[in-house]
Amino acid sequence: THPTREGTVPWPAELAAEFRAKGYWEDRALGAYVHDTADRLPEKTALVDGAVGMTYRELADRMDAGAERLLALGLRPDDRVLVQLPNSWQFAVLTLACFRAGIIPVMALPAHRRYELAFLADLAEVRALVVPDRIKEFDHRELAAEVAEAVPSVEWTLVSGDAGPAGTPLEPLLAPGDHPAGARARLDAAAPDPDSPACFLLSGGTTGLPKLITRTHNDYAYNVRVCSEAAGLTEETVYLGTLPASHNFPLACPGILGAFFAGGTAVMLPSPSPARVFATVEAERVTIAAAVPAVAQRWIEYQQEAGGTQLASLAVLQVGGSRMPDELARKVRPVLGAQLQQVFGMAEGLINMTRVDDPDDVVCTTQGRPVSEADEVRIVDELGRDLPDGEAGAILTRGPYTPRGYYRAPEANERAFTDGGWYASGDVVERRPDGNLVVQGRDKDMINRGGEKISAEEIESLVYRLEEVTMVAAVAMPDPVLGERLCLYVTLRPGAELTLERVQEALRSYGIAAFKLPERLVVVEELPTTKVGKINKKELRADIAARQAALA
Ligand code: J2J
Repeated sequence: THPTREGTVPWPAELAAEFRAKGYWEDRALGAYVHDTADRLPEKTALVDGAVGMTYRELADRMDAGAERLLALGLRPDDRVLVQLPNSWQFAVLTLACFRAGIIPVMALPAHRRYELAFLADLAEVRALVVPDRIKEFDHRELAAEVAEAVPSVEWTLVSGDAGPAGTPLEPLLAPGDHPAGARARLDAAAPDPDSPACFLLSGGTTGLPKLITRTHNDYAYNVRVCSEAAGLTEETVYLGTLPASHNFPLACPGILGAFFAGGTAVMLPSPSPARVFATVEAERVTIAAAVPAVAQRWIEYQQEAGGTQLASLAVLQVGGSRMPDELARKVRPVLGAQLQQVFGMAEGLINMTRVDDPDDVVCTTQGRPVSEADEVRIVDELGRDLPDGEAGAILTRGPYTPRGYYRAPEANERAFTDGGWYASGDVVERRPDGNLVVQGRDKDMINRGGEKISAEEIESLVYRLEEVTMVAAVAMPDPVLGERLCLYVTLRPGAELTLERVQEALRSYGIAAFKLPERLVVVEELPTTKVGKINKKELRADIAARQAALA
């Protein structure tokens, strides 16, 4: 049996057959789609990263050569590798090389630190880490060394840039090959089973520890194809994603993979700062960009201040990851000159989008509708009964690109996947009579900090390690820029004192990503509880909102 199958939950066989019969699943591995494009448009620019550019012929050649070199190094099909690279040509080529070889990348974020990386590396039993030498002042080689030390399955650390004494240089592995046709034939003959995992995405997470989402070649290829169609990708597309490309949104919705499938160009940029983005849009003639609302807001402010025509080529701006305020949505076209496309998606599958030809009312006040005719969506009350349109309730979904369970997580699966394989994302959603969804809130214990997700439980469990603390609750506080930030409510031992700085320092020393650090601390005598004795987070969220409003 397949070594990664034991931890994954397959779709029922009848459904898989139906998805094939209907053409949703094409039974091809992801790398094959890149070869299709390279056969069709060999000299077209596939990828741009600063001064580096690559045609489709070069991209396909490097993908194949990379796949063979990873295998020659000692990695085997179905092995997992932890990938922590910034947006760069190396990220794109390595990811494709893994797909081609059947090696499974675990999509970590550049912001992750020892705590997250060691957990993920251990859970997926990765055999290699792939990191940059450094990002700004931070040395990822040292971080990787700590992870490798802690996780026995790790045998190699591949490093982009200066590999140092312990690392294996990444770039030589991704160089063009000598005999592209031979490599292609060998890799075609050993292509991965399309029902096997292509990559592991990270869940936004509501439980204590992150979860891994297995995306198969079949389901992910379909995801890319339907998202590309809904976003109108063509050979003319020049795509710029501004979140780290290991996120589902800029990777595959339609993302850089969408650009590669369609024969467009993917522009890799490691930072969403307005100055760099605007200059890049102008230089590369970017036609579609993707951002979270907080970043879109910065672009709008920058454009209002600086003015200018740098965005002339930008036809579509995709915004998703957290709720875009309607007022902000209304500014996109007048200020940036691009059509807004709202995206309400999840790494677990279901993607909703407004369409570029929708009326303004839909584009500016809803988060769109499913991208596939085969997506099933239910809005239900607490007892699981379907609600009529116009009433907000919990969203349940299933379909040909929404997997049926997390990797090696039977308990989380009990909670998140209900009878019949419906995934409960924890979002509270209303469906309008026209079919568009409006995200009203959520009933999961998560903080959405400008699109980066923070699990309340994960932070709370770490704060409990502090001896001063007797009780803790992590809650979302409203923020005009990021939508939400993390606030901690704590009760302390008699006589103890605690500052925000001390909590941040402790959490940092445990090795967590900086975006998960609390940004406000409220010390209270007692935490409010519900009738059943749980901490009343609703009351705490209202309390912090009132405190913030009083400050403003
Ligand atoms: C409100 N909440 C939203 C939106 C996501 C495309 C776009 C986003 C993601 C993503 C993604 C939201 N309004 N427009 O993977 O491909 C919140 C919901 C959802 C959770 C999923 C993609 N768009 N959200 O954000 O896996 O709470 O995926 O359940 O990171 O983000 O988070 P994630």
